[in-house]
Amino acid sequence: MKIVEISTLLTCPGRNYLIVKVRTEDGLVGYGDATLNGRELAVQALIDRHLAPWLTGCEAERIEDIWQMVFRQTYWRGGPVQMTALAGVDMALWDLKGKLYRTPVFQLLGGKCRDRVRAYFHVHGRGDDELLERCRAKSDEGCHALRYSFETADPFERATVYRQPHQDRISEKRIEVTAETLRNPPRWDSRIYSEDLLRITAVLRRELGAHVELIHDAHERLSAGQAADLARKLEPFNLLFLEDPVEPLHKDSLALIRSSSTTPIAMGELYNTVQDCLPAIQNHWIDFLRVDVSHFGGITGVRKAASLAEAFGVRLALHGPSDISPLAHAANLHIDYSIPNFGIQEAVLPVGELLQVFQTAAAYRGGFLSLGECEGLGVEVDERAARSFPYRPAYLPLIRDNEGAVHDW
Ligand code: KDG
Ligand code: MG
Repeated sequence: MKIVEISTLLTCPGRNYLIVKVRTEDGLVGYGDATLNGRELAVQALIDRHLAPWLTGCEAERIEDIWQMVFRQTYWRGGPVQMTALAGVDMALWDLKGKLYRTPVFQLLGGKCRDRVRAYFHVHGRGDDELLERCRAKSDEGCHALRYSFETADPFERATVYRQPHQDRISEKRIEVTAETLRNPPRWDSRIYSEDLLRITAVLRRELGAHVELIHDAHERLSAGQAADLARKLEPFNLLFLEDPVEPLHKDSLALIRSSSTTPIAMGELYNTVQDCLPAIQNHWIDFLRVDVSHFGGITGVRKAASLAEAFGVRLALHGPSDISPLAHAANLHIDYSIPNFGIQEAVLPVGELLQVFQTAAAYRGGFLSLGECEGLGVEVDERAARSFPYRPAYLPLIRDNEGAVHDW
C-alpha cells in the first residue's frame, strides 16, 4: 500500500497546531501531530519541501523502516525540528495502519497493560489562597494528582510579577507573546521563587492532606546547586516528582541533585532522541521520563525510550501540554495503555474552537483517561474547520534576571 501524498495543515483553533496527513493509493488517510510551539513554519517546510517528495511512493506499512530512513538519511540527525517532522509522519503512519486493520493503535503495540490511565492536571493560582482553592476544586472533581504553579513577585520591586508557564485547559486563551513582549520581558529571581515554592508547597501539603499527589515543574530555571538544595528542602512534602529542575544540556547536573535528595525527579520534554535520555536513565538520575511524542520521533521513538526506561525501573510520564494537538494526546494514551512502565499522564482537556477541528475518542472521568471504541489513533480531523482558523505567529516567552541577563523561562 503505497503512500501517494504527504501534506500539512497549519491551523490555529486557539493556538497553533501543525497536522500531517498521509494518503495511500487505497484512499486511506492517517493524521499525525507535528507541532513545535513557536517554530511551526520550520517543521512545515521540512515536511512539505524535503520529506513529502522523498517519502511519496514508499510502503506505508513499513513504519520502522521509514523511521530509520528519516532519522539516519539526514546525516544531521536529531534536534527538535527534525524529530518533530519525523513524529508527525510516524503518528500518521500508525493512525493509518490502525485504520487499515480496523483496530486501535494500542492493539498494534501489544495490547492493553491497564484498563485506564491515571492523569494529572495543571492548577495555577496567583498566590497561596487562590491556588489552594483551585487545588481543592480539582481534587473534589476526583483528580488527586495536581501540577501546581503560582506567580512570583519581587518584594523589592513590586511591579515585577512573573507567571510560571501553565496551561489549565487546552486552547484556553494562550499568553500572547509578541515581538514587543520579547523586547521588554518579565524579570526572574530564582531565590525568591525557591522561597515561595517551599512556603506554598508546605501550605498545599498541610491543607490537602497526605494522599493528593503533588507535582511541581521548575521548568529548567535552576542551577544544579539551587536545584539540589530545593529538592532536599522539598523532601518533607513528599512530591510525586519535581520536574525539569535543571536544563537538559547540563546532563550530569542531575547527579548532584540525586546524591543530595530523595525527592523523585522527572525530566524529558526537551529530549529528542533515545541517546539524549541515556545518561539520566542508565545512571538512575531520574524516576520519571517525560518525553514528548511530537518532538521525539512519534510513537516509534517513544516506544524505544520506554523499553530502555523499563530496563532501569524508570516510569513514563509523557509530556501532555496544550501546545500539542489532540492527535498527540491520543498517541500518548495508546502508548500509556500498552507499556508496563507507565507512571502518570499529564493531561489538558480540549475545549472551545479546538473541538470544531478535532473529535477525539479520548475521555476523562474522575482522575482517569480512557479511550472509547476507535480505529487508529481515534481522532477525527475536520479539515474544513482547520482551514477556517489560520496560523497566527506567536513566540515562546523570554525572561531576564534582575540585572537584565537572559534567563531560562
Ligand atoms: O511549549 C512549551 C510547553 O510545552 C511547556 O512549557 C509545558 O513544561 C511544560 C509542561 O510540563 O507541560
Ligand atoms: Mg514541563
